[in-house]
Amino acid sequence: MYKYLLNIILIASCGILSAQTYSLSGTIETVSESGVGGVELEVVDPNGDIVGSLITDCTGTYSFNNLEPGITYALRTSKNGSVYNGHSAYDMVLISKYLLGTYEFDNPFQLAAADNNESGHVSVADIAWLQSVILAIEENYPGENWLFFRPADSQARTSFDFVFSDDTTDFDLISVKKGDVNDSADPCQ
Ligand SMILES: [Ca+2]
Repeated sequence: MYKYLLNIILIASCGILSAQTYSLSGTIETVSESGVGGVELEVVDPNGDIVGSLITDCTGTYSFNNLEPGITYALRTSKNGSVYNGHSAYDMVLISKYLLGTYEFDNPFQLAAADNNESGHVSVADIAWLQSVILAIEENYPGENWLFFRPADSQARTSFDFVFSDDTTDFDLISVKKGDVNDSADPCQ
């Protein structure tokens, strides 16, 4: 009888263990720590299936549940807002001063925002593209016009891999608008 009960308990325990799932949450903020709204997020499993999706509100917070441990998921990010958001001649001045060596960006994220054409470095071509967008000669930049980073990683990405061993509550991202090197864009737009 004891053995029978033990088997039932073991089977029930295995059922509970296999049903254990985790959650992922975090905040997407600008460098000045304002929440970024309108970010389309997708969680993708190793088969390429989308297991969760949402669009952030202006708090920039997000949360996904029912994720399994030991699996490498990808968090995909996307935001293509108004190209004019945060653009001014002052951005062109700052990029020009950077190229002349009289100005340093405060962080690698603003430096990445200066690389409008995503060539991997900042040049006069980026100023030309910014001017073309401001003058409505060009409609937009190559790719989407908001960039995303992990705080310790200066490389902009559109997909962030993660593996669960426990609930992850601080998978935060930093986002900047392309061309907006002085962080004046409204992150809610
Ligand atoms: Ca700006």
